[in-house]
Amino acid sequence: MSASSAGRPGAASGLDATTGGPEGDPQLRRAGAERAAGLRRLAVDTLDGNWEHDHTVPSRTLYPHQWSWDSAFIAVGLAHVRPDRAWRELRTLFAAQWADGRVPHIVFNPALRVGSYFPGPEFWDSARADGAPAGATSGIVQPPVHAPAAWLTHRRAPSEASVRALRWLYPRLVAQQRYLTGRRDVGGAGLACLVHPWESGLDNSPAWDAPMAAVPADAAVMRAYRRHDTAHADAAHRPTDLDYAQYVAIVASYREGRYGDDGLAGRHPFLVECPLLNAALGVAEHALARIAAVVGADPGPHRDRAARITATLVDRLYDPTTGTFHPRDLRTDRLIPARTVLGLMPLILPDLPARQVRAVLTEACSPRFGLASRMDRPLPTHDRTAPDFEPLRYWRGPSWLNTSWLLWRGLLAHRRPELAAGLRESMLGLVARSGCHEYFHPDTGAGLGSPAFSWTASLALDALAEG
Ligand code: 2M8
Repeated sequence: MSASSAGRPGAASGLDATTGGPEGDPQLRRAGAERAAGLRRLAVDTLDGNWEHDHTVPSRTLYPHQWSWDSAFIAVGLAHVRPDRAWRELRTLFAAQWADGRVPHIVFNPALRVGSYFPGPEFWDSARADGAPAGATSGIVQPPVHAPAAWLTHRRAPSEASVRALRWLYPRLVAQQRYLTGRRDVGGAGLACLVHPWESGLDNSPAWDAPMAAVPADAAVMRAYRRHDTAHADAAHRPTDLDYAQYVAIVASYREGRYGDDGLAGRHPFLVECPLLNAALGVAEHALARIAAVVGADPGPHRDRAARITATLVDRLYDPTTGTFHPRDLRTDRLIPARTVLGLMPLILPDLPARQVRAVLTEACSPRFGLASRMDRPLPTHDRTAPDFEPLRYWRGPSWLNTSWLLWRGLLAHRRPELAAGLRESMLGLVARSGCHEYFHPDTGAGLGSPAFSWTASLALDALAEG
């Protein structure tokens, strides 16, 4: 699809729909242009500062290695300013892909000292697993947003180099999908499941409280380890020691089976089908159909798989009584009742049926999430009316740019320009006010977590470009 056809109704493949164009009176436009130039400088400086030889670190202090879905979001922003780096970013990540197709959620930088991140390579011990790459990685995954990122990167600056990059990536992206829809289809219905909350990317979301309640762990376990995050961020803004004890216990269980996926159903303590993971899986098939057409492969099977994933997602994760999507705990075969931002994420699917589109928009525009054409507060990651909403604690309330960006792209795909403009303005307002922070206070917009965070910078660049 060409960039120009992306704006026509029905032409969007998911995350690639565009807005109409600039409008308004000249003075406002000038002020807007000045703000945009300042934001752009800040974002580019942040990304340059976090560039590390062949990849971008999410944050120099908190996350000094390469993370999987961060790299996808980062590529989307780099495509606007440093396309060669965008491709390098994705190539470095996929060079660490396992033989079974899994793309590890962390690729460790061997040059860093032991203890620069917990849990580090010695804890994951990937070398003992079959099919792991030569370099150290984690053994779990994150949402597969890489195919749409690759497509957006190509579409932003199509060139011979970008087509070459797509040719190299295509079989690897297909293998990533095959892993998730094959080995990870523990529920047997055609969706992928998470084996760890870290795989969701929304580590301590209230969505995981119910399944985590069944994971035995004692916070005292953490005395045996040294958390790295709380040396760099306020402990009240991070997961608790008990959360970490459980994270460690789940990794230990998976690691014991050398990260094999056979028989997970019977033995693994955390198995959840997540609306974001699976919506990303579907959007990835839409993007792969586009990429296939460019590299001379058959788009048909990707379109078929995309349709199947959307249908199954609606069938298994949509609850008509709440009017939103929920994760399914495979150990109880029940939907998890918490209403988090994860429930809105299926809007990124261009073929989401009209009924679910309406329901998700109703949920997003409700006081729970406050989406509006003029937003008075940023989009939170959890229902702000819920008793367990925590405005400071990581994924339990604060506003994050990646979930906002995904919803914004979904609004564009479903032709809701006013709501998309309101959300875009809110996202850019956060960065203009507080800088490229990792996350933001959902009432005041104050910056939280790492102050120079890569995906905040790169997704702001992408939002800026669609103004
Ligand atoms: C956070 O997760 C890591 C573990 O993977 C951590 O807390 O140490 C999450 O925000 C995750 O979504 C993100 O990819 C990662 C790096 O930015 O940090």
